[in-house]
Amino acid sequence: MTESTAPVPGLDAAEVPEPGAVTIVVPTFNESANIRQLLRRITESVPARLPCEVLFVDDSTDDTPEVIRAAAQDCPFPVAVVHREEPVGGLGGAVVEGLKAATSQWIVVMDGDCQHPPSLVPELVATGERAKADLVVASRYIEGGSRAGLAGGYRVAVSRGATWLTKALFPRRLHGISDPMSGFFALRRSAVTADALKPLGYKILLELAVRGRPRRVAEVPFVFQERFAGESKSTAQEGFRFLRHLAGLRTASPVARMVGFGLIGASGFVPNLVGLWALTALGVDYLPAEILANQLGVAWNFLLIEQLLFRDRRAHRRWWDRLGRFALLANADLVLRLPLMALLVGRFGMGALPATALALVMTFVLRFVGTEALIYLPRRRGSRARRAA
Ligand SMILES: Nc1nc2c(ncn2[C@@H]2O[C@H](COP(=O)(O)OP(=O)(O)O)[C@@H](O)[C@H]2O)c(=O)[nH]1
Ligand SMILES: [Mg+2]
Repeated sequence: MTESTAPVPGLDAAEVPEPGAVTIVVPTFNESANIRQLLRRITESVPARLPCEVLFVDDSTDDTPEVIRAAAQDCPFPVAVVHREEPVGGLGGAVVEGLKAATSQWIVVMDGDCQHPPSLVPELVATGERAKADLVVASRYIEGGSRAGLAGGYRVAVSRGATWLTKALFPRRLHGISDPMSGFFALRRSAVTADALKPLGYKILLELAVRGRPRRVAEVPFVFQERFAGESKSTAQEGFRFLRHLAGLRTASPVARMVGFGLIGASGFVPNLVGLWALTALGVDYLPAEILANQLGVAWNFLLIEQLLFRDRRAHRRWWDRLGRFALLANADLVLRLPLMALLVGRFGMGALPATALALVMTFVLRFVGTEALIYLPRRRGSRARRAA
């Protein structure tokens, strides 16, 4: 970490109580052409109203860190840069590093490409103080805000769709946050729960709002500017990461995971039926065709479950081990259901239809519990030794 410190002239800390009141965390990836402009704009609008320091968390492959160090010499506030050799968690991971390192009472996170106006930094913090909020979001979607700088109809539509989907998935947690996709926000340091966060890619505010559970949130409108220089680093791959991130957040509780498991299971009917149709069209008899097509559904379910539900719980078994166990459980489900139905009808005198439904539900729950316990629950170290003792 390098630091350049200089006395801060003419401080008027009327808006916040303490000196060194805000750390501005800026994640950067190859933004060398934007650094000087950004620091100039911060210099013009922040230190006179609010004592500040700037912390860049950098994953660049270009000379951004050197440019930051050089530009820092001319700044009337401390500027530091942490360069990460291993960019764990991408943009979100970088921001969490910044949150952990910051020491000020308030932290403001903003982009390094000048799309977020630094003149708003004091207002974000002042609003947080006034409203006694833990989190203050700069929003494009409340009156006075706009997404003017979002390039092109396609990106506007994607951003709108993502916001809508996210709000629909987390109606309670995101209550009072109109722009959960925003990358510009202020956070009270005492409310930072960096250890609870599992950032994945771009949407760090979403992570903070859902997993961090701030007690009170506020919003301030802002106009999303054009990029000053260079190009957006957001890619289609980032879009997939976002969907995985959403799935991970939404299925953090066992009940939600079971619902996800059920939805994925239901979606498996599609490849199953398509496979059946294709095989019978090729002249395969429908019984062997269904047995084969069913495996297609199993493979589909396995892929989705691995990607969306248990992504971070796969390391302790090899993929073929997991697939084998999954396929066994899925087929055992079929084998188990028939005798279970017979039992429910024969022994307990149930009608065929309710017996089928009940057997479906029972084997579903068994399969879910079995999948968690037999495939994705990490093996406890030393459990064998303890058993032997
Ligand atoms: N540290 C770090 N910063 C990143 C990464 N990806 C993007 N950024 C920075 O995050 C900010 C927002 O990225 P940008 O490409 O402008 O996204 P957009 O505004 O959604 O188009 C910029 O300051 C980028 O330099 C990353 O992997 N690591
Ligand atoms: Mg940008």
